[in-house]
Amino acid sequence: MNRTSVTKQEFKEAIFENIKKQYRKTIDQATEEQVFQAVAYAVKEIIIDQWIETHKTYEEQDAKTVYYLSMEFLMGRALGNNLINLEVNTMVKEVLAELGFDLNAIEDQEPDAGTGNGGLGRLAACFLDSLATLEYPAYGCGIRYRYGIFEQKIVDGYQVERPDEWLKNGNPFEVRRSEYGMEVKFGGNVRVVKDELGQERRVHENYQSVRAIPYDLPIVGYDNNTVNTLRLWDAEAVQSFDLGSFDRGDYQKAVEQQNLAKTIVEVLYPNDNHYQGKELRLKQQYFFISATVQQVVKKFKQKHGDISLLPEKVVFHINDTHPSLTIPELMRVLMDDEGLAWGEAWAIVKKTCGYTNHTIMSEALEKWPIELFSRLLPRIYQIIEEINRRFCAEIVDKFGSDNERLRRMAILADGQVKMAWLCIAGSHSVNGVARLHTDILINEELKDFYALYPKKFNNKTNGITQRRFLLHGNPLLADWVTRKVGDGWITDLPQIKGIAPLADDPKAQKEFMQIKYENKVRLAQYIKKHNGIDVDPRSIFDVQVKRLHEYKRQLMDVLHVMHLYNELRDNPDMDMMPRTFIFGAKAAPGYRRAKLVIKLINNVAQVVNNDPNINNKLKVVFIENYRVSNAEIIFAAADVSEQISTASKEASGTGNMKFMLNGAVTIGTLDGANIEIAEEVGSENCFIFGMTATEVLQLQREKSYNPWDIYNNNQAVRRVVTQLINGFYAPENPELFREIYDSLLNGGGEPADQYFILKDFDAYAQAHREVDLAYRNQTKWARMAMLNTASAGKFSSDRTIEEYAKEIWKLEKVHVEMDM
Ligand code: 26Q
Repeated sequence: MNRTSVTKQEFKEAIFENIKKQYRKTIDQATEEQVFQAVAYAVKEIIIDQWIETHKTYEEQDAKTVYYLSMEFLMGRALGNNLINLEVNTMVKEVLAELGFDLNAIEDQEPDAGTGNGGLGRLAACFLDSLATLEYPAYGCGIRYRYGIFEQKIVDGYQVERPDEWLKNGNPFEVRRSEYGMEVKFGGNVRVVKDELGQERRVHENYQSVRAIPYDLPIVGYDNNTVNTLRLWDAEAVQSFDLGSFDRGDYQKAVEQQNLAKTIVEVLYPNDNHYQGKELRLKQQYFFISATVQQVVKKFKQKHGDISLLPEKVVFHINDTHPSLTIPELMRVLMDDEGLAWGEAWAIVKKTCGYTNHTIMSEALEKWPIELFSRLLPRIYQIIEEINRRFCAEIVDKFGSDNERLRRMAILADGQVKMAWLCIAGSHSVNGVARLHTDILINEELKDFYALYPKKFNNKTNGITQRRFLLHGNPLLADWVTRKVGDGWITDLPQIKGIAPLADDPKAQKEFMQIKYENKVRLAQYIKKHNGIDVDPRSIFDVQVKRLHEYKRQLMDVLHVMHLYNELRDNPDMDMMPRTFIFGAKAAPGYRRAKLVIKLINNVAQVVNNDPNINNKLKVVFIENYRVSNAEIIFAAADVSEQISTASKEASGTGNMKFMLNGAVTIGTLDGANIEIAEEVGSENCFIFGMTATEVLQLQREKSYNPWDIYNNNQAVRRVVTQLINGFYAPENPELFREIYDSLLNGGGEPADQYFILKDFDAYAQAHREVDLAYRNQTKWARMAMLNTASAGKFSSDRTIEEYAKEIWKLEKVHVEMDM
């Protein structure tokens, strides 16, 4: 079967066949989960021919290919997205309806592929969708974690983590490719031997190894026959555990290798924007990088004799520093396996690698202790020593012997390996993810490196795929847009600007607001089902969904809710539009203060939602287990998008773009991509407040900020901060939120209120009053909301990927023709 030939009848029969073969059942006996599996396998059959054809075409045209290397791909569900990109959504929906099933309910059977934490992982997933849609030859390369990001339960207001068993029922879309297995070696020692000709050769001995086995997932382009590949590596023991090895005295080693294979791919580290120097994490990194690099070089050599041509056909993209071992691993393969000299190898590596920085938060910078690193990866460490030696020589060459500068820039310093510095030295391109972020890298964080390599630095503002976050997540709005301006926006988002003239048309305004209302009803039903809370879809849905981190300031959001509640208790008749504050956030399991903020939000919800005296003007909802699949429902239903990070801290943000596209109005700081969002939509169509990045950086340098000054002079602030420790929200334990109180006023180890929550509080409350006023005028609001959707064109990941492809990767498009 392929897209153009598959009929309803054939698809129906494929479903019956799959249910029969897999479950020995007929359709009327099958569960929804079994129907999901059967449908997914039927869809995979449609995909497979295009998948084969795509790779045949790439092979024939010998096209340059990007390998997007990432520890995280936060894919969410595949079925709905594949149906849409194959343009068989309507057909399958009808087939299922005829069989008595609702496509949405069947899609709900699929677990999210939660193999990522947050923004960085989701960006990688959006990029794969855009690469396939734009017909660029690309692989995503990562790890097939047994367990993805934990499942979050809220128990008594606290976050409780449960394992994410996403592979429990198998993954119908994946294909195991054992023929492409690769061996990856850890530990041991490196010995230099001389061969007959007196040539030096390196022998790696006494190592442990695992076998890397790729599992391929199809990445379907929109309506274009292209199917790219997400290659996720699984680990297996090299030799199976047999008793023979016991006799040879290798028993211990056999057991160890078995364990190593099992543990290496066991679980995704659940930290977002926070580095933890765990040995297993480094093993995971080297595991998938070594397997990928070896495999790519092997494939290249089978086709081309001359390895020096590698940069013409291959580009490796390093998604943050997590895959930075690509640089020394490629050096190792080129020198030790291929026999190149240092200079030739280094030239190839630099041409082949590009690096994206995703954060300036110092606690997220990867630095590995040399002791651990050199023990686990002895040969890679030797290579980094030589990279560092030459890099330092280059610095001295350019700037003279300035010891202070050398200490700041050396890849090996203070007993650590600095992975970001390694990436800058070994790549031809270094980019940030929004204009402000790149400016801060150039002028502050990486200014020494910018002085050394000004031409390497560039900006690539992030984007999102409109196919998942509008076409799939918000079908009502997607259909409406298509009725108004045609469906060109699906692959050319700037065309959505065509709805802008309708922002002043009363009929169109009504239609737009009616769609928003229906999406709010859908979310209200989800909340009723999952939280048991009734929310009024006529209230303003004010939403903050993202990972929980102090710099993202969910605390400021909830303190403001506490403030509104105080005002309402003082005056229940206060003139205020009813508001529903919706939160969703996972906290890293070891991030105690973040988890306490979740508890605070839930306790505030408990008190506010059960107060009959505030005339239903305020509701607070914490959505459990926020993830890609429920995000799609949430964005579609939002009126207000909370993007309130401390200016300079959020590299870009991408949730901000998803809200905008769905017609939510931003309340936000001038941080990350918010700046560009405000620029596109106009400052009159969003609510910008608070300190600027320049002000924040200045105040941080001055060290003069004292939050007590605000506490003493601002009654509203004093009142909510005091409620953290007077038992108002924790009568059974008034000390419960003391840590949060202390972080705001006393710091301790770190600066008090280091994210300037109290400093920005008044401006934030004022911005919220403006939101309230704007919403009262439904005509005005409809106009703002519509202009947000209309102005989202720039924020498609299609635009971002075109920029990467042209300016960094130098890729050509390859069109795939299906012969029928
Ligand atoms: C590092 C070492 C050990 C364990 C974990 C980590 C780790 C894991 C994930 C460090 C950082 C991350 C994730 C970072 C991230 O998601 N950054 C976000 O990237 C988005 C896409 O560019 C931006 O929009 C966000 O602003 C940025 O916070």
